[in-house]
Order: sequence, then C-alpha cells, then structure tokens
Amino acid sequence: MLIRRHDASAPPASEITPRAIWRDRRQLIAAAGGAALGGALPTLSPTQALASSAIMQGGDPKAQKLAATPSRLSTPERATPYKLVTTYNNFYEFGTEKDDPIKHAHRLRTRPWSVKVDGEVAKPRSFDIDELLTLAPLEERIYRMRCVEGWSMVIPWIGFPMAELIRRVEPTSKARYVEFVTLADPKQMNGLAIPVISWPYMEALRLDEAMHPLTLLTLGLYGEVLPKQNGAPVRLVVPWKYGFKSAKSLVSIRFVEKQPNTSWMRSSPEEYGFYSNVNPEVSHPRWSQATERRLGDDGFMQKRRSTLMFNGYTDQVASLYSGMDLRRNF
Ligand SMILES: Nc1nc2c(c(=O)[nH]1)N[C@H]1C(S)=C(S)[C@@H](COP(=O)(O)O)O[C@H]1N2
Ligand SMILES: [Mo]
Repeated sequence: MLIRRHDASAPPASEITPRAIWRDRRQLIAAAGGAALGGALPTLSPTQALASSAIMQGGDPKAQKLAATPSRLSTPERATPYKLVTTYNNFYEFGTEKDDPIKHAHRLRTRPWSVKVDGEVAKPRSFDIDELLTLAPLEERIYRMRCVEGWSMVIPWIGFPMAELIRRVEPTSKARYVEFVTLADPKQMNGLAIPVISWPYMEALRLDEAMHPLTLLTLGLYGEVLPKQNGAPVRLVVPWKYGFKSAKSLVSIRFVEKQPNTSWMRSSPEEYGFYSNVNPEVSHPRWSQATERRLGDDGFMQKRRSTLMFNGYTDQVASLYSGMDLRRNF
C-alpha cells in the first residue's frame, strides 16, 4: 500500500529495494555456495522447496516450531528467502517503511491474546491463541502473494482454513460479510501516531470468500510461529487478492449484513475497492497492475513478470465472481 505522493509519476517506493536486502542476499548466496539462488533451479516440489529454503535461509533459532502437513493447494514455485519474507514488510502500525516492522514490531506482545468473534452468529465467543493453535490440523500452504505496489513473494504459510473457525460460530442467515479488525495499541505500535488510515486497520470479505478453502487463518510461516513483523500471533491470508486484504494481528472477526467500508476504501475510495482481487487488466489509478517484480528472484536486471488474473488462482476462485463486472467491482 502506498501513501499518496505529490509526484504522481514517481515509481512506487517498493521499486527501490533497500540496500540491506541486496547485501543480505549476497551473503546468503555465498553461504549457499553460490548456486541455489541464481535462478536456474528446476521447479521443486512444495516440500523440497520448503526444505531447501529452510536449510539455506534458516529461521529464527529462538522461535517456537510449528509442525504442519504439506497441502495440495501449495504452489510448486520456489519460496522467497526467509530473510526477505521477514525483513521486507508492510505493517503500517509500526511505520510505513519496509524495514520499520522488523525494527519496531519486537514491542508487540503476543501473549495473552484472544480473537473475539461476534455479530451475526448463533455462537459468539472468543478464541484464545493457544486454542487457535490446536483448533484444526495445521497445514503448510505455499502461496503466491501479490502486493498492490507491484511486488510479489512466495511464502510458506502455516494455518488452517478460515472456514474451520467460521463453522464453529454458526453464522446466521443475515451474515453476508465478515470484518477483520486488527490490534491498535499506541503503547506497542509507534506507527499509530501517524493517521495513514483511520486505525484500527479493518478489512473485510464476502462470507463465501471467507469460507473459500484457500482463505487461511494463519499462525506461522517457514515452520515456525508467525514472526511479529508478519502479523503475529494470528492473521488472515487471502492469496488471490492484493496483500492488504491479508490483515495482520487479528483481534476481532465480526459477521455483518451489509458490505463494510474497509480502512483502505475509506482513505482512498477511487484507488481501493471492496474486492481488491488481483487483476492485471484493471490498473491502479496511479500505475499499471499488468506486471510484477518477484522479490528475491534475480538481480537488479531482472525482468518484471506478467501478473496473473486472481494471482494465478483463477481455477479455484473465478466462480465466486461469475456474472460480476470486475472493472466496476475492483
Ligand atoms: N494490520 C495490518 N495488516 C496488514 C498491513 C498493515 O499495514 N497492517 N499491510 C498489508 C499489506 S499492504 C501487505 S502487502 C501484507 C504484507 O504481509 P507480509 O509483510 O507478511 O508479507 O500485509 C497486509 N496486512
Ligand atoms: Mo501490500
């Protein structure tokens, strides 16, 4: 997500990769013997991709490990290095620069934590984070993720389908949309001092989108609990939509009858619509969405790749939108 600039023709800030990332990548390449990250790898199976990435990039040795079963819904593409996934982040509650979350999110307290679920449901209740960790079998889902700014990553998430949680609270016949509200505590989050959007960060899905098997309630990545900068202790992941729909550090899930106005719709309605499905044919008012840069792939001379409709998940999700004009419902 980008803040409006005075110079509308300037490239998105995301195009200027911080030097630290390239420095780190060079170290990783050296550590891996130079071969593995060069871009000439054959396609790996999800399990191989995870194993090789984990070996090459390591994780946080202090992090709690999370066991998960590899999912058939994983992409076979090579995962983005752990280091990039955990140092190049958007989490505006900690500041708007890509390296603000890694610098500041250590102040986030993730225990105790609970997620309140209410609204149009027969069984409103709260879920403690330790209950969420055991509510349903954990799966490893390697998903393509596409930020509206024009970059993408491949991330080995760990979680379970949101539908597992939803069916436990029994939505009523009035429940048509689901709101996701995230933590907004100025004592822990330095970025709240700047009104980038009106806090708390709120996103929403149609109920059938939230129930879709690809929609993941996410508790970890790369075999460990979610790092704080990636939205610990629990976040949403919706891989066919722009990254900003995947709200981090969830505190509340609310079932409602009317289509909510999300935080980004409120702050910039002509730029961010309710659906926010990845769509190479519908430009953002300030830049094309036709291509993307896959972070961690190659060097500076890397060619942009074509962005795929629904971020490549057309077979699974297109039926959710049959008969809809996706230019109007952007
Ligand atoms: N609460 C909250 N959730 C958020 C954001 C944010 O600023 N605050 N940024 C979004 C955006 S724009 C993206 S691209 C993804 C980035 O997730 P990642 O840092 O884990 O890759 O988180 C999304 N979820
Ligand atoms: Mo994003």
